[in-house]
Amino acid sequence: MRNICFVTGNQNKVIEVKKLIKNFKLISPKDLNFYDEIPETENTIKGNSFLKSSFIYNKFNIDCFSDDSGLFINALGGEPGVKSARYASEISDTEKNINLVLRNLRGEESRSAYFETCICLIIDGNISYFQGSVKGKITTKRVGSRGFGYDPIFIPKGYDKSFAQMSLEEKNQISHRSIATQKLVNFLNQK
Ligand code: ITT
Repeated sequence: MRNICFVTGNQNKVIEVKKLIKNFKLISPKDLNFYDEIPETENTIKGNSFLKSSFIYNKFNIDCFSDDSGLFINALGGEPGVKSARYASEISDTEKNINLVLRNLRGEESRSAYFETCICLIIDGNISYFQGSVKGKITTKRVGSRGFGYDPIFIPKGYDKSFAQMSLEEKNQISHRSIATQKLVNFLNQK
């Protein structure tokens, strides 16, 4: 089976993506003895996904892909968006990020939002992007204990439970990441 590096330090992303990619062996930056954080300085998720993949491709000359994702809240002008990991503080802190979102939306009736993922794949030196998004709304308090990140405050459209109340399989049927990953898988299957 061909190796491909998933350029992420987020184990939760690995767990979700591993369920969907069957024909490639996923390796991690740690398997390459790479433990640094890659700076995410672009102002779009597409730009940041490119930064992560190109960094590893240029350093190790290995086929790889990365996932940059964000939660975009309409009443907050799209925030936290590309800053989702570091919304409340320079060091990524999920508790603080969720508290800040809930505080900023206090008393707000319009709570529509969407998650978006952009995957940047570099294989044989060629770059491709795969996107996925899911619409929904922000709760007024945390619900559920599964998943990660903003999952406890996001209810996808057409459902009455949050991502954090869903099993991995349920989230993987509808999530931004699974939609983008499925497009990646279809592309890789032609390789
Ligand atoms: P890598 O860059 O190392 O992949 P990261 O956690 O920093 O990991 P991002 O830069 O894509 O990932 O930051 C996105 C943040 O948005 C992430 O830290 C989560 O808090 C949140 N997020 C992303 N996907 C999510 C999901 O499926 N459910 C809930 N929150 C999510």
